[in-house]
Amino acid sequence: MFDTATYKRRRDELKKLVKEGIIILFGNNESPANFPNNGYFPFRQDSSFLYYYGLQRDGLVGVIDIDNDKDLLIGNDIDIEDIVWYGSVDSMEEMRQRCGASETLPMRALKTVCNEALSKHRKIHFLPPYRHDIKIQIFDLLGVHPIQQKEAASMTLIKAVVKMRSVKEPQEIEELERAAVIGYKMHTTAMRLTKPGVTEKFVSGQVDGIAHSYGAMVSFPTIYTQHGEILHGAPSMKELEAGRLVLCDAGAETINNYCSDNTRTMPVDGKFTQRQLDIYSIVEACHDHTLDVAKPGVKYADVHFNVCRLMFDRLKELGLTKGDTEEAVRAGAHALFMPHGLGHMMGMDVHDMESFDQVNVGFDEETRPNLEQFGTNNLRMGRRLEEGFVVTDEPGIYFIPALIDDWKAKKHCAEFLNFDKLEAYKDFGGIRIEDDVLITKDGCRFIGKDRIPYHPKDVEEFMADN
Ligand SMILES: [Mn+2]
Repeated sequence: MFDTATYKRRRDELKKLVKEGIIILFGNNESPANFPNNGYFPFRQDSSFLYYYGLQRDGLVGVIDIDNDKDLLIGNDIDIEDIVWYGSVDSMEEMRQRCGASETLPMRALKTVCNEALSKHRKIHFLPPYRHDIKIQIFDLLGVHPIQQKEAASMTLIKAVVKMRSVKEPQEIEELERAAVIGYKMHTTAMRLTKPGVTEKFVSGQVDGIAHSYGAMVSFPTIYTQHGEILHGAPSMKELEAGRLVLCDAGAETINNYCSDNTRTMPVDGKFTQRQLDIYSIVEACHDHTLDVAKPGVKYADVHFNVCRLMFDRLKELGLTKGDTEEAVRAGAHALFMPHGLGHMMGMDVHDMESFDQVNVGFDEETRPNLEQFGTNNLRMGRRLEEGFVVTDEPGIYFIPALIDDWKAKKHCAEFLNFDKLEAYKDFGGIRIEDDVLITKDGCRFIGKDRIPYHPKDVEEFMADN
């Protein structure tokens, strides 16, 4: 938790941006795994609640009554039964002091607060809920059915929160740096353990353990798979095989829930083949390109398409693509290889603020998403970069057999793709290299004290020495 002044300042700023009405920010409740007291561990607070209140306890709601200048923290003190099992926790009064709210009320009072506001037809702002218990709570409090809550959520509030959470404060960047240190340990652990004969599950389990040991937890379910072409491939019980590549996409959350998100792709036996290097070096060049061009004022969509053109050109040298690069990228031919965007915002959520819809986070009035074209419709971040933004840089090349077959059968983008040559790559898998980038005053820099090895020589050396 940061100091009290941080949270008071943030809530004051939010009030100014939203201007009128009453804002309700729901904290998360425990999520039962198999019975009420056996929750998924550890407890994960809602990121926006955390941003404005910093409190990690379940069962809290923040109410900012802009019109009446009230700043309420709502929740119940725990009883003696809970203290016996879980130990003493801060009282509501102690938590109020730490977040700087002006008053506390018990949870049952929230209904009264809402009823009063509803009876006066005041605007009640809430964020789109993503957990079912909160949806039921909103239904109960405001009478909005869960299927209508996404539309009923306040666009004014979403825009205000996005505006604030997008630009990272120095103390937040320090947290992200801490997350990167844990991420480094996770990825170098994966590199050390990767060898023929161990299972994907074993390595990913060790990687997850690092996140739990040094921080709060993983920032998303770890991807560690020899099927790198499956974008979100889960680790399996399969043993690693010499000659194949394995892709590791993993990150940590600090105790204060700031994330890291990196991807490395390595040869199972510690040595890349020439065919693997041919593709790897393209992804490497695309990855490094971002660092050269990303800076305030540049549209991330433009960086994305630069990368697509670079990738398409280099694949042409290998005989896998053909034709005019500009036309090919306009037609979306590159998406056969990279069906996703170059990156996304990152902060307390790994895909930062994804619950508000990426169109509200990664785009704006000037930069609109293209929801029609395959691949381009997956862009999570397109708008102009600003100082203090944190985005991921994660180009990848994947050979997805089903997609190759599908496009070949439909002759989709056939004038730009050499389907016959692609047949030989159906057993290749996929490669992604990902790092986290902070946009600075006049450029950008990677987050993280040490670079996780990614140049092929460095990867091979690290795997040989460790
Ligand atoms: Mn990512």
